[in-house]
Amino acid sequence: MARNKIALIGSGMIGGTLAHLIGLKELGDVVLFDIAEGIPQGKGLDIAESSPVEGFDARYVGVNDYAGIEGADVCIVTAGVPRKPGMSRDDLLGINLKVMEQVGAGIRKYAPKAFVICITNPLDAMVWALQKFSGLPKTHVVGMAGVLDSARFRYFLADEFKVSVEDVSAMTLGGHGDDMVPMVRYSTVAGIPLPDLVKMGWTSQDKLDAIVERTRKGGGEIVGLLKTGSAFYAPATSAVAMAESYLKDKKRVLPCAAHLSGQYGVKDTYVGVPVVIGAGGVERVIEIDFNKAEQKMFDKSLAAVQALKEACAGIAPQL
Ligand code: TXD
Repeated sequence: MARNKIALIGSGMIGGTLAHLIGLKELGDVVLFDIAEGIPQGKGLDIAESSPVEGFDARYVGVNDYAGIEGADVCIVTAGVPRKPGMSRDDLLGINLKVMEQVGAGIRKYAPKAFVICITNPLDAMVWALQKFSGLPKTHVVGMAGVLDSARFRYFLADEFKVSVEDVSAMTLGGHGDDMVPMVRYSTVAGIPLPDLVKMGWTSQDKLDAIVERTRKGGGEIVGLLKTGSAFYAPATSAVAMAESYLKDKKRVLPCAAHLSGQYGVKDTYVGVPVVIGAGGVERVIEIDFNKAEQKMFDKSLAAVQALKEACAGIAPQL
């Protein structure tokens, strides 16, 4: 059986980390694409040279031409400009929308059968635009944010409770912005919901509220520390989990920015909800019940996403 072909559109900090992880996990051969000449070639060669030591087999090619992604099974898109300190995700809108137009055209031409994972910010608006620009099925274009935001939430909870990260499951829904919705009621330690853990005295409501707030601002916390860019290790790992679920038909239940066509009462919008990812792409959107407070938070987050989407349509009327 031929190896899977995984195209990384954008070979910056996340792109390079993705390329390394994909090799370590032997998920397939990797094509790194970028407009910067030498970067995809250099990163590809460097990682390929690590493969004899690690003992993985994968072919790495770096390209500056979309023809190189031809026939890719999976495309992971990070092309664009990352946030700098003081810059909001929304500031990136205009620049990255133009990038999505080019990327969409490249994927449409050379990899129309691919499963496409968009990471570029502002995420929910960019993945919506990328689906339209590429014309690929909505089941095959999805955004990565929820897995990362939930991983941050899980890490902070495990740290607070002094338990393994493996036993903490958490879900963060809504848009990938400071209004995201960490779902306290649906997050657990070995099946015990967080509100019960507060009652059991594992933590206080105040501490839990602070963790929720830290999760919401998790991206900004890293930007503030790095100063020269945004997070890349955890975002890359999160996207690889989604790609792996597709390639191995694992049918994992993951929070992703998925296209809604009436679910949650929302139409033609991408926003973070739990979905099943398998060989059919986004095979199912799971509609969970919100209580009043959760619905209010989700609606607020959704309104922020809709505003970005409208701003995109203002800049690119063809959307
Ligand atoms: O949860 C999430 N979705 C995110 C999103 C978490 C963290 C970071 N997130 C966003 O990912 C971030 O705001 C950026 O929009 C992307 C990529 O972040 P990364 O840290 O990898 O950015 P880099 O290192 O600047 O890499 C971007 C690359 C860089 O090499 C550019 O030369 C290239 O994109 N680039 C392009 N490639 C192809 N085509 C075009 N037009 C292009 N323009 C820039």
